[in-house]
Amino acid sequence: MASALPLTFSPDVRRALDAGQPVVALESTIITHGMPWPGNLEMALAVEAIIRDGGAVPATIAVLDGKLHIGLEEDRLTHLAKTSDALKVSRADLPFAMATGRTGATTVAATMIAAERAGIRVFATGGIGGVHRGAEESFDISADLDELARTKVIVVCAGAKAILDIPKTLEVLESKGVPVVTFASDTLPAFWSRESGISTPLRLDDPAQIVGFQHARDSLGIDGGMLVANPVPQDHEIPREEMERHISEALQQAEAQGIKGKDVTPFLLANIFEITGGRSLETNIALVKNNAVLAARIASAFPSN
Ligand code: PSU
Ligand code: MN
Repeated sequence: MASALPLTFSPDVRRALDAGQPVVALESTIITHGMPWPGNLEMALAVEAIIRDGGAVPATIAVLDGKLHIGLEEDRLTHLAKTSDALKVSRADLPFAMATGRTGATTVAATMIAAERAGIRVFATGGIGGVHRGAEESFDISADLDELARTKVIVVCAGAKAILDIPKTLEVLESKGVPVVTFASDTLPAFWSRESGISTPLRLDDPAQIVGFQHARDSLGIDGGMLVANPVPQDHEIPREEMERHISEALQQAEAQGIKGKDVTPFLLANIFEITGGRSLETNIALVKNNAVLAARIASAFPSN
């Protein structure tokens, strides 16, 4: 099936998929646009190792010189982490990067498309894109939300990034029929913080239940993805009241500098990194690792095919 598609598999991902072994997809925008070198490479390698320890094979997804890679060997991953001019590609620009021979890092939306086409059911990331604060003026709503509505992949995240408008993001997901499941918590996490103050629509406490829920969706022919929100571990969280102050400051700077469109998320993340003296990055890395652990457990809970 996959051979007719324009996908370049790493040998270990190809082998795992052929053998029906668990595979977890990973995005690459977080590497090129979400974290600075060399911490970005350390994070990417550590996350891959965690997935292997969890009994699954990691498949980091990116476009390198026009080729859509499913799984990056270490030299390719290192090259990408050092690339300072990679495109940030979502649904609209993934095929553009391929057609023009460019190097592009995939967002949640583009990674979901590639993962689904490759036959990968589970994907671990940090935070999804969503409805930005002030979206009633800017209309800035991430393509990640539409992708969750149409593409069948389970996305494990630590909630919507707290720089977003979380209640509005939830409303859009609800309208689109995307299930939002919080893992082992009654309240939605807010990325750097365990609590958003918002009750979760759905809660499950066991990876097997998440797979069971997906099977029930499949049995009704319901398309689209599922969002699993996994709170950051307690010893790494930055409390919500403190984060709110940092986020307001970063938002003011974005406004003052006229940052727009796809630059908004990377700008805010870099700014919050500065404001918190690097603490936000430590938390970001901890939560991605935590999501990798859970994603490997979910992928392993699927019956092998
Ligand atoms: N989470 C992070 N760092 C990131 C992102 C998420 O901790 O860099 C990226 C993801 O790739 C997500 C994207 O899909 O930001 C959303 O961007 P936008 O709001 O422009 O759709
Ligand atoms: Mn946007």
